[in-house]
Amino acid sequence: MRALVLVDLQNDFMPFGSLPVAEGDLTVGVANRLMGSFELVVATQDWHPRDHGSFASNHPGSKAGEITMLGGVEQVLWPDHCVQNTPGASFHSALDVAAIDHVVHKGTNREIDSYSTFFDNAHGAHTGLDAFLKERGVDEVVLSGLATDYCVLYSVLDAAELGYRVTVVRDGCRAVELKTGDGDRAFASMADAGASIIESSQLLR
Ligand code: VGL
Ligand code: ZN
Repeated sequence: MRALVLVDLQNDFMPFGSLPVAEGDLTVGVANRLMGSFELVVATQDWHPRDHGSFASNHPGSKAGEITMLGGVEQVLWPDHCVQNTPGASFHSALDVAAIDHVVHKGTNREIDSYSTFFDNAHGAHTGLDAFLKERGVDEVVLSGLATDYCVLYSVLDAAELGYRVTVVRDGCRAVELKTGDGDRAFASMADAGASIIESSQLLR
């Protein structure tokens, strides 16, 4: 049994959002087309409290892009984004939300970030997604969404480590690229971890 996992297709990661991902909006149509090919569709939402420790605004004197420590691990400081129950945290208005079976929230603990949709960045707490998928007999996950070099990357690495067969839809993803090439390096790391990197056309055939 396989499941589609749509990662963080939220307004704040779109080109008009507070943590903009170039061409992020182009992934929404890919997601809508993919959903029809899956029996089980999970969507994730980055879902931060306003006082979240990944926000530069909560570290007086610091700026977005700087690195600090949070929850015992290195943390990039970001602009405020995906604050719970704000428009920025909502799914892009063009996303076919009626086709989503289950939503996973992550990044809810102010003391630690959670790029992965399975565990927080210190691998301390589960989000519950692994149990949800295993209860439904899922052994293969297909991931698509934002951002290639953060939440998609870490979700894929954890999925592989948890024993899932993992496929990533390249044209359904876009990268933040704090450093040029981060997106390509992320795809290389995912492939090294055993993930198959494909184009959506290969699934939709
Ligand atoms: C993400 C940075 C901060 C992501 C989330 O969804 O890739 N990136 N929070
Ligand atoms: Zn975040």
